Amino acid sequence: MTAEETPTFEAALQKLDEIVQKLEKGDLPLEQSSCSSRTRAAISSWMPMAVPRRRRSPAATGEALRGDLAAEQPPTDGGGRQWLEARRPRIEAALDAALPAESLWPPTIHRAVRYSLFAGGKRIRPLLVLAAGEAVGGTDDALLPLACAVEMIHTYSLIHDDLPAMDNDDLRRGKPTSHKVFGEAIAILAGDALLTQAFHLLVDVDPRDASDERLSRRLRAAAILGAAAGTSGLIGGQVADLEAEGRDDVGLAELERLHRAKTGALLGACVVGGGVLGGASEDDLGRLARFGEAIGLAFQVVDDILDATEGAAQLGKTAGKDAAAGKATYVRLLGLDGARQTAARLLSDAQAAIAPLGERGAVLRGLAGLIVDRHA
Ligand code: GRG
Repeated sequence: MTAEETPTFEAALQKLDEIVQKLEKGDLPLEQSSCSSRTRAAISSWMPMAVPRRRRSPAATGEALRGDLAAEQPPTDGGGRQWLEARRPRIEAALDAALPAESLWPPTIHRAVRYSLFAGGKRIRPLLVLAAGEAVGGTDDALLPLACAVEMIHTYSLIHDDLPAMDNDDLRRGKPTSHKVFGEAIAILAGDALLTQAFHLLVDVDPRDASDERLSRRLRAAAILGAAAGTSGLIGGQVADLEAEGRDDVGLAELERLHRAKTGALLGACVVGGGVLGGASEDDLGRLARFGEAIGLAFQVVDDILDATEGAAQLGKTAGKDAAAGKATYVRLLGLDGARQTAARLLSDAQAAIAPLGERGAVLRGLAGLIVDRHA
């Protein structure tokens, strides 16, 4: 294998863009719509969570596959891998610092909260906050409270979604769900605790240490997050999802509205909230908002594709649930090819929205590609 065969991170992304454009024009048969293994390796090296899951042989799974890819990783990747390697431990440390110690009274609730928050989530949302905020000149110190708050709200929504009264799931992030380990009452309270702690963290600023500008940015970010988590966002989307169950007349427009609220709103809040804390101009906030809307919906389209194509071991949660529950999904309404084309079109919309950011948007563009190309 020559050095030229291993693309840099930028080249890998360009390849991804080409595939997206061809898919949109209908110029590419679906079986050719995946990147070459070396392009995938280049992208994966940039973001460990997106390690490709293609099983080349029964033995080439899990750690073995990861080992293969590590050996294939390119020496340079345009800086993306370094960016991630620096940010991920900061996010983990900030989350740890933002929560009461496990031993604190009453320990059960703190154990439950930490069990779910540190169960191995990919941290897509905190990474989006940091990438968006940094793109407009923000520092991680200013961005980490929102990065942590969003991950707490996301985790609360998963704990509650898994409850018997909702999706009734036994597996999440590859581990038994909160209610299976701690019982329903504590799982409900763990979700409540995470939601509460998220807003406490965000507005917990000592006014003596903060400028009016910093205080007002925090408040604006808290309002954005509150709206995204509320009845026109996450909660509203979840209600619409519950009410759509068992109906066979759910069309594309209704599905899109539901998912823009249930999944897209929180992802959008990461990007716009990160922009606010980073001091973005109103023009840049508009660009980030359009990026967030497109990538938020793309995330769900890919989630539907993965639910239909990947197994539980891969996903860390029960697979094929949507089909089993007779739920409307992008795959059911558009077919697998149509859903993949939709994801590709949304990725291209997202990339176009932040094109005016130029180099400043490189990390965000990379994250968008990885969200659409993820396998879990
Ligand atoms: C119960 C208030 C309430 C809301 C539930 C988010 C949600 C609404 C339900 C989760 C069900 C689901 C599968 C939604 C699809 C999109 C999604 C949020 C997937 C999980 O996000 P990832 O892949 O998960 O980022 P990790 O574990 O990596 O953080």
